[in-house]
Parts: sequence; structure tokens; C-alpha cells
Amino acid sequence: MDSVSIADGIPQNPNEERFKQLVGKFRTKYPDTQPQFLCRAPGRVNLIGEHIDYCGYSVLPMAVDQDIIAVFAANDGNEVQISNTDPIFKEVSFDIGDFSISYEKSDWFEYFKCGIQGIRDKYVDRKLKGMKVLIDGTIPRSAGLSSSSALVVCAALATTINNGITISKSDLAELCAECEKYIGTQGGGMDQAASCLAHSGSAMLISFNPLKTQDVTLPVGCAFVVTHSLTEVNKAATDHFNIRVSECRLATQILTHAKGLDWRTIRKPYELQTALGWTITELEKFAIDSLHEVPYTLDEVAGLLNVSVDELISISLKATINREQKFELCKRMKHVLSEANRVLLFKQVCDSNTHDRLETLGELMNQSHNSCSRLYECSSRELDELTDICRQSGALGSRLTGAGWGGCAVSLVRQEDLHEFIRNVRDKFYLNSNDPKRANKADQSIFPTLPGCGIYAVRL
Ligand code: NG1
Ligand code: MG
Repeated sequence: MDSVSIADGIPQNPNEERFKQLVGKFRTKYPDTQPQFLCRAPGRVNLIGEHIDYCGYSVLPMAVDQDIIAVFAANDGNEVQISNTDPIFKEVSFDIGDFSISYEKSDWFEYFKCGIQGIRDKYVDRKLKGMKVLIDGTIPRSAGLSSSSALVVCAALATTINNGITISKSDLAELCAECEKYIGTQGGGMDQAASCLAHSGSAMLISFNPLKTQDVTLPVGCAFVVTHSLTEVNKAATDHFNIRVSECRLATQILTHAKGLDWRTIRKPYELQTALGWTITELEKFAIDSLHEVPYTLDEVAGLLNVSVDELISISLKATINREQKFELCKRMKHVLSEANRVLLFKQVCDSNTHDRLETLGELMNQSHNSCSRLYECSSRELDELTDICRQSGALGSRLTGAGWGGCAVSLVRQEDLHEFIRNVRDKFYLNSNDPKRANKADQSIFPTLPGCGIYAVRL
């Protein structure tokens, strides 16, 4: 089992100075307590495969250097005390055996509670110890780079270490994918798997049912650049994300029923594809032939499945669903199934030796963005503008990354064009726009990124 190993002492690495400073800050914050451990969980940038992990399909992200770090020590009693090096995040304390998670406000520490809850769920018979924790994060928030999952993973990891629990990285990833749902978003498992299982130097193909990762070597000569659109969306506080998850589920259930299979148990496109023994493309064709372009009402879906609207809500949706909600089933399936194919093609091209590899990867990324924007409708005016500017500035491909509706884009750029690309995008999107916020944030909003490593822990 590939469990999380704990190194003795702060390792010599590019983070060494930051680690030492954090340990110093912990001592200032909690003067009576010796810091015992440090653990770290990275964010990720998704190169391709958007909004398909929760449909059961493989995705292709890589971990980034930006991360969440926790320095911590056991408490004598049950109390968990958490503070953050950034003073905008308020401190809290609660009882490790008795707390609730509120997703109405989605405060930063609610994600930390999710991680602890995941460990409580798995190790129900253990009495967990309290801890004093100092958190430091460098992942921009609500930017599609998985700051939320990094915090959940970091919390779950700290809780295992604080209680002497050994867990494999895959189990930790799966547990965190489940417990992040306590915050209210019905995500797949991409972010937690990337954070737990990444290897430095490689992107990764993540497949689900069961969770598996394969390292993907990116072609020599390409660079990936992340650019922030400087608009944010809090997925836990809006319903865009969960509506998309519901649309994929309802579409699957209608198609499943049309094939005479059990729509109550088959809820993800991948499960239907497997049950039918079809290829992705065969399912895509069937979906396009079967689903109409006009959005569906709850009444219509319930009628197609021969149940009442109330029954449909209790089987497939949340009780809080707005009954007037319209569901775009055809467009969403077209995106999911074409995107699932693009991920496999992207992997194949990375593994091949063709001379035009970079152009092909770029083209797949552009197609992915188009599909996210037009079919999945998870882009934004700013992200469309930013990705256009990136393409005009020399990117071979550019797309939104993460859930979308704001946040970051990722672009594929030839190594030799990198500096000029950054200069052009900086001028066009940030400095010469009419928005002073963009000019002020230009420097922190563009960064090239290499595939980073996954979680690790240090005994101090
Ligand atoms: P971000 O970008 O971190 O909000 C979300 C989901 C992923 C995946 C992507 C879209 C969570 C924790 N993360 O990521 O599982 O569905 O959107 O591809 O819900
Ligand atoms: Mg997130």
C-alpha cells in the first residue's frame, strides 16, 4: 500500500525557508505548544476533462506548486483550534467529537471540518485527539485550482497523522472526495486524487471505479501557463455546479430507461456505457438521437420515467430543487461524451511520437473550451475573452480549467514562445483593459506551471 510517508525533519527543498517560517509562526501563535508535524497538499490544474469526473469518466490534470500547508500539534483535550497565516480568515475552535458543518456560509474552516469528518466516518470507533493547527495557503481561491480540495485533503491528512492512523494515498483520496460533499457540492474525485497521488514531473490520467492513476509524460518543448480571469465563483454558495450534476444524472436516467435498464441504479453516463458494452462514441450518438434540444421540465422527465415529480425528486435530486428549473439534457451530454473522448485522445497524443503533437494537444484544448462554453455553459465573458487573447498571443491551445464560471484558464505554449506569450497576455488582458483591477493584479495573475508532487508530511 502506498501510504503517506512522514519524513523526519524539514527536507532541503525549495520550500525549506517557508516551512521554517511557518514553524516560527506556529510558535508565536501557540507559545505553550511544541509544533509536531507539518503536512502539505497541492492544488491542481486540469489540462483536459472538465465536468466529467462526476459522470465516471477519466480526467487529465497535474498538481501545481501552490498548496495548503498545516503545521500542527496534538491538544490534550478534544479541542481543535485552527488559525490561518492570512488574517482575513478568522480563527475558530470546536470539539473534534462534536461539530456540525455549515454549508450556508461556506467559511474557510468548514472545509477543514469536512476533512476531519471524513476520518471520523471511516474510523468510527476511534476517539480522535484535538489539535492546534496553523494553516498557510498559496492557491488562489475560487479560481478552479482546487484550493478547497487541498484544504480538505490537508485536514484529513493532519487528522490521520495526529492520531497515528496509517492510510493509503488512494484511500485518503477517495475518502476526501466523499467528505468534501458535506460542503454541498456534488463533485467527482479529480481534485482530491490529483492532490494525493501526483508525482513530480508528470501529469496524470485519473480513472474512477475503481480509482486509478497513470503518470502521463508531457511532450518536451511545451509549457503550460495559468492565467486568472479575475472573476470568482463560489461553487458551494451557488447552484450552477449541482444543477450540471443533476442534468447529467437525469439525462443518464432517461437514456437508461429507454434501453430497458434500471434507471434507479444507473446514474452516471459511464455506468450506462458499461452496462450497454458500448464505446463512448456509440453512447454519444444514442444520446444525440434520443434527447431533444429543448430544455426538459421536471414534469416531462418524471413522465418519461413513469414516476411522479415528488418520487423523481426523492430518487434523483435534492429536496431543495426549484420545481421550475429547466434541464439542458442534450447539450450537457454532448459535452460530457465528446470531452471524455478528448481526454483519451490527449493521453494517446502524449504517448505518441508524431511531429505535430503540440498542435494536436492545443487543438483538443481549444475544442474542450468551446464545448465548455457553448454546450456546458460553464465559461464566462471574461474567460472567453482571456482564452481568445491567449490564442492570439501564441498559445496553441487555451481553455478554462476547473469548474469554470470564473477563475483560471490554462494555455499550452511552445517553450520558446513562453516569454513573448506572457508579455502579450499581460499587455492585452491585464494592463490595457479598462478594468483597473486587472492592471493591479497583472503580476500575480500569470504563471507558468510544471507538474508538481502530491501530498507529504514532515515530523518536526
Ligand atoms: P473545482 O474547480 O475545484 O471547483 C470542481 C470539482 C471537480 C470537477 C471540476 C470540473 C469538487 C471538489 N471539485 O472542481 O470534481 O468536477 O469542478 O471539472 O467538487
Ligand atoms: Mg473546489
